[in-house]
Amino acid sequence: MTQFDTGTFDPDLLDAVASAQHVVALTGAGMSAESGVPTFRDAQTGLWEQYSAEDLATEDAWLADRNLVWSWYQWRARLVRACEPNAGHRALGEWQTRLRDSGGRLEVVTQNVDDLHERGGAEVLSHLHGSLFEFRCDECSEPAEHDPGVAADGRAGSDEDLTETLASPPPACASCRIGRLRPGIVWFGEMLPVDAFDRAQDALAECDLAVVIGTSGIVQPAAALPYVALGNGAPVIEINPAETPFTDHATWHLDGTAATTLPQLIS
Ligand code: BV8
Ligand code: ZN
Repeated sequence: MTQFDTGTFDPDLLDAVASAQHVVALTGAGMSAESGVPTFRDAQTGLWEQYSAEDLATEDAWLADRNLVWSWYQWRARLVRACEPNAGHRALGEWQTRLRDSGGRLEVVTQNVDDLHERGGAEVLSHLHGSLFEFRCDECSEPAEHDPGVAADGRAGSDEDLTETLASPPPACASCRIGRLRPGIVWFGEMLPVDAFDRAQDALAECDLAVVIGTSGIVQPAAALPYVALGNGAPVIEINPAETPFTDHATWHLDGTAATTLPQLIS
């Protein structure tokens, strides 16, 4: 593993980027940090200070207090709606288009539940942990449409916005009329969507370059995916201002952020 400060890249790394025809970008919460979306490592703020994300993102929390968990996800969805894709999202979108136009491909596999990759111009192969904008019944699993709305005071993510969302319980299921809508999110202790995970594993087993961006590499089974690329002989670039359990295994660790490093990498 070779460490480089942002902006000075190993010529071998630049060769790998220039010659790669099948790239997989595996992203985590750090990808959206510069868009203003808090990462899981960030301490919860405001009224959420008393909760840990990992405690709320569980079926137990849902069964214990549907309104609280529903409100947290509505609050997060509204916050994401008020954020914009950053230069890192747009660079991945550009790289994907460039490769597609030259007969290659770049596949995005994300742990993130926001829609900033799509809004930044990239198609996503797998949302491993679901989406803030998908919903299903917690009884009959019927998928359902729901609009998280916007903060009345226009300040998505504010405590006022949170108080508002706490006042709106999860809607009843129009199909079975027994269940309530839950977020289409993979909670801790829940299985990942099999097809999404299989697509991700296949992509990493076949790629000729993997770029792991903004993930602490703690949550399984997603954290095992970069090793699949190494196992297939592909070089792996890690972009993260901090070291992770994967750093020592990465071919290159770029000590930088998504929005600064990705545009430099593909320029
Ligand atoms: C399951 C949706 C079993 C929720 C999420 C071994 C194998 C299998 C499971 C386990 C296992 N060991 C333990 C488990 C259980 C658990 C787990 O992994 N726990 C951890 C805590 C040890 N795994 C599960 O429960 C999974 N389910 O395995 O089920 C099963 C099997 C059969 C049958 C039934 C059940 C489900 C895991 C999915 C949970 N859901 N998300 C929601 O969003 O509300 S996970 C959630 O946390 C995120 O999606 C993400 O994946 C993870 C947070 O990690 P990161 O994305 O990395 O974000 P983080 O904040 O941690 O780090 C940010 C990084 O960015 C940092 O490194 C930082 O330095 C960097 N950064 C910051 N700024 C920037 C930046 N980088 C670049 N640029 C910047 N500007
Ligand atoms: Zn139902």
